[in-house]
Amino acid sequence: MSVPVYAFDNAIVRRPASSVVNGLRAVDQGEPSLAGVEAEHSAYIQALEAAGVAVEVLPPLEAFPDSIFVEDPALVFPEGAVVLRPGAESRLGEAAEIAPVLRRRFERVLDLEAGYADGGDVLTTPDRILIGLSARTDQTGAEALVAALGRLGRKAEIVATPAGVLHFKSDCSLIDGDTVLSTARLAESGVFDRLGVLIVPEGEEAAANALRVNDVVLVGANYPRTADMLARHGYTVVPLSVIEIAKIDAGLSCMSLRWHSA
Ligand code: CIR
Repeated sequence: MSVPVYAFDNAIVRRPASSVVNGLRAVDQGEPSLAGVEAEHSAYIQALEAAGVAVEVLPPLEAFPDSIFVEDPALVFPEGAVVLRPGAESRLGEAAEIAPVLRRRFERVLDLEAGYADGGDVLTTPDRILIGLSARTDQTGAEALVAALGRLGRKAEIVATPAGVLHFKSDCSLIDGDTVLSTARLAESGVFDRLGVLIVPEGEEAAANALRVNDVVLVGANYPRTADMLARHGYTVVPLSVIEIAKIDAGLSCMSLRWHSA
């Protein structure tokens, strides 16, 4: 019997290195605090565990400031993993760091064969996987990824990411089997034509990067109107502080690789 795409019993995370404060930043939103990032990361691990997930915690990688964002160099599914080629030069080497971990955890591990693709641009929905073209995921990488996913028996489609948005999933997340939480600018592109859509309130666009894990939705604690909206729609919301990681252009989905093992 198949499980929902948001059912997870395993996850991999990586502790932030002290270099995390030098992570890539498109917009200056203030200096991130190392202690703050560490605290937010620890609370994130605890929230995953409280939601019923067994979390493998990898050691920090000082040479890769953004390596805390393990979702970008790989994709994982119950049937196997794909080692990606992150599109930022400083992050490309993260793929070789995560590959042996995935080979230990998965029987099938495929490699992206060409181009560039970040896991942050990949949204898994029940009937297909959406791959957003972005500054990090190019057409060649997206096509290579469609091919790799096909080898895992997964159907994928290449779509656009709104201009100025770092990753496709910076602007959306799947919050149940047929509903996406999205920004207005992404939803207006019509990309979610087969899904229901909840739009985050104006001014809380970053809240669209929420994370459904089993029975709960992890939501940035600094986005109270989004949390209220989700609660009104019957979701069980777990607020988590993402103030410091937001300064490194990150949100909730990118700090873990999650899958259902059986
Ligand atoms: C970067 O620019 O790559 C990191 N500072 C943030 C990556 C966040 N990842 C994600 O949204 N998938």
